[in-house]
This record gives sequence, C-alpha cells and structure tokens, in this order.
Amino acid sequence: MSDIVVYGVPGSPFLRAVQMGLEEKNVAYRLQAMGPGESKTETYLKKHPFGRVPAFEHGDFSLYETQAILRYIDDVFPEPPLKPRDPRAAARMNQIIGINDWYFFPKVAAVIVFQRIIGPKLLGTATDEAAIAAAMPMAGLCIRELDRLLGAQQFLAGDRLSIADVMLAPQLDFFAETAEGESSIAGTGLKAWLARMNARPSMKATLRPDILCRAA
Ligand SMILES: N[C@@H](CCC(=O)N[C@@H](CS)C(=O)NCC(=O)O)C(=O)O
Repeated sequence: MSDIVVYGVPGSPFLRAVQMGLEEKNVAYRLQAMGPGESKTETYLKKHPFGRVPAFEHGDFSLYETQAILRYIDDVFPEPPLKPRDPRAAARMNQIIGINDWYFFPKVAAVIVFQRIIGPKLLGTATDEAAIAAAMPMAGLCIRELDRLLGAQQFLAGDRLSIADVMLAPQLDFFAETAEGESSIAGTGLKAWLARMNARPSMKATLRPDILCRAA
C-alpha cells in the first residue's frame, strides 16, 4: 500500500499534473477523489487553507501547491528526472511554469473552460460570452509565447520531459476542449506537442471524466 495520497477533484488540471508526475515515475499513490465544492469544507481546509486542489501527503508530510509537490516528487523519486540540469533549460522550465500559473491558468483557461464547460455542464450556469471575449487577447498572447518558447523542441524545456510539460499539458488539453482553445492552437507547434503529450501513458492514465469533455 502506497503512503502517498493525492486529494483532488478528478479532471482538475493541477491535480492531473501531480498524478502525471507520479505516473511518469511509476510511483504508486492513492487518489482521494473529491466532489466539486468539497475543497471548501472545514476538513479539507485543514489540508489546504486556500481551498484549492490538489493537496498531497507522503506519510506524515503534507504539501500543497502543484509545482512544490512536483519538485518534491522529483527530489524523492529521482528517476526519470523532471528538472533539467542545464541552467538555461531549467530557467526555461521555470519560466513556463510561471506563465502557466500567472497568466494562462487564471486569465485564460480558468475563464474560458469555466464558461464553456464547467459552468454549463456541472453547475448549470449560463455562459458569459463577454467574459470569454475579454479573455481572448490574453489567450492569444499565451499561446503565441508558449509556441515561441517551444520552438522546434520536443518538449517545452528541451529534449526531455520536464515539470513544465507536466503542468501545461493538462491545462492546454482542457482548454483545447473549447472552440476557442481548439482554434487558438490550430496550426501551432503546441498542437503537435499536445498530441505527443496525449500519447503518453501518464496522460492516458489520468483522463478527465466524460462529463468534462466537450459534447460532440
Ligand atoms: N496554485 C495552486 C492552484 C490550484 C488551483 O487553482 N486548482 C483549481 C482546480 S484546477 C481549484 O482548486 N479551483 C477551486 C476549486 O476547485 O474549488 C496550485 O498550484 O496547486
């Protein structure tokens, strides 16, 4: 029985990133699946006072914040490494994690994925088209910049998978379920990168529940 427990709402991209990190390293873990809204309960707020997912436990060690969790996993289970040793590649990885955490998730994916998928399908709320329209310039900037940084490389920080790939892939994959996401990445290198990521067993092992996929 594994002494690693990951808490989160299945399909959440940040949860999926942590699961992917563990899957890539073939480390056993237990997923404590939560329902939407459960992140604000008194019990869960003891694990994550900010009421976000995921939260993580390794024996008696508790941690939250996805990149901190992934860096810890990489330090404790070093093979295969998810942090480049080359300083410039490592800096690129850190830069892309920053773009994901500060611009792409909060200003693009959280807005458009919520308005197009989570709100209407899970919560029964109406789509706010104005909020989507307001997020589109930042969507364009994020996609252009991430695509430029990827360039002709196999992975975001070079020729090996890193935490940047593991964090961005679940976000971009969810965004690509929306019409705006699909058209934003059309014709970019990021689209091919996402297809390569989706072919990895770690992505296949952590698929979103059907309800969070776009209706055909
Ligand atoms: N900075 C946090 C962000 C986590 C986050 O925002 N997770 C989203 C789901 S992808 C969340 O918890 N949303 C609110 C909720 O589910 O109640 C991290 O890196 O773990």
